[in-house]
Amino acid sequence: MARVTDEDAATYQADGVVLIRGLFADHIETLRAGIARNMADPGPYASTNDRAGDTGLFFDDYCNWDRIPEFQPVVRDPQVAEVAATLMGSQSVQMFHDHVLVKEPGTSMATPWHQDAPYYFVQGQHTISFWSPLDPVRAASLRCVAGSHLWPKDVLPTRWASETAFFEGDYMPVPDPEAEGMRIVEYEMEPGDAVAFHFRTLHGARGNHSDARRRAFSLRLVGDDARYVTRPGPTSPPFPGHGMQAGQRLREDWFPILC
Ligand SMILES: O=C(O)CCC(=O)C(=O)O
Repeated sequence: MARVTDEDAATYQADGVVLIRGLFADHIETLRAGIARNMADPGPYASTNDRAGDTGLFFDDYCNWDRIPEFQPVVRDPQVAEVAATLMGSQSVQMFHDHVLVKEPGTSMATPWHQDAPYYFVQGQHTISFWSPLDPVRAASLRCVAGSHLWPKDVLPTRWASETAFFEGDYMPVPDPEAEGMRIVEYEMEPGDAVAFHFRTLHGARGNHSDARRRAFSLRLVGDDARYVTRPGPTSPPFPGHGMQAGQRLREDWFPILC
């Protein structure tokens, strides 16, 4: 079991990102099988890059954990929930959604810089995503801007393929972290390692220019202070028919409490 230290929690609070080696190490083969099942049987939100000139295949899909049996042991792993609680500083941990992101060898499309929070209908300090590769990753690893979870304004959410605005509103423009000299945190990772990052942490990833697959599984969780908020339009994920009102905790029959 991956141990989480007080130093990890302090780093998470200060930087909005920390690496937890081996967090999903017990689930590597199961997750690989789940991703294969997911790619063979994509859900309604699955997408692939289809821009003119793109090479390779960038497959992403989310909200499949209740129909892909291989994802369930990870969602229900009490040790993962315990690490999430410690890093967030929350008593409770609640499931939000799963996300699969596969970049096949030679995939040119980068994942643009973005925060997840502005796409979501949930807001709070107690939020966390675990991004875990199922293949060794070097250049195609997740890249996070340290401290961006504390920025006073949200970054404009955009559509990944066209990079056009997802919502109109009072957002800061998408920065160029390299050009602007921001501290970018990225790790060489082995299968089962996990980057923990806050929903407001600015992050992105390069294309996969290697000759190896880059399969990744991500788990999105919330804690005590997370509440439903409205956005200028349908969120991503949309969860149609959820029926929640601003200020409510996420409904537990759709978003189970994990600890
Ligand atoms: O895997 C990637 O390329 C990007 C991952 C990401 O943006 C996310 O997990 O929110």
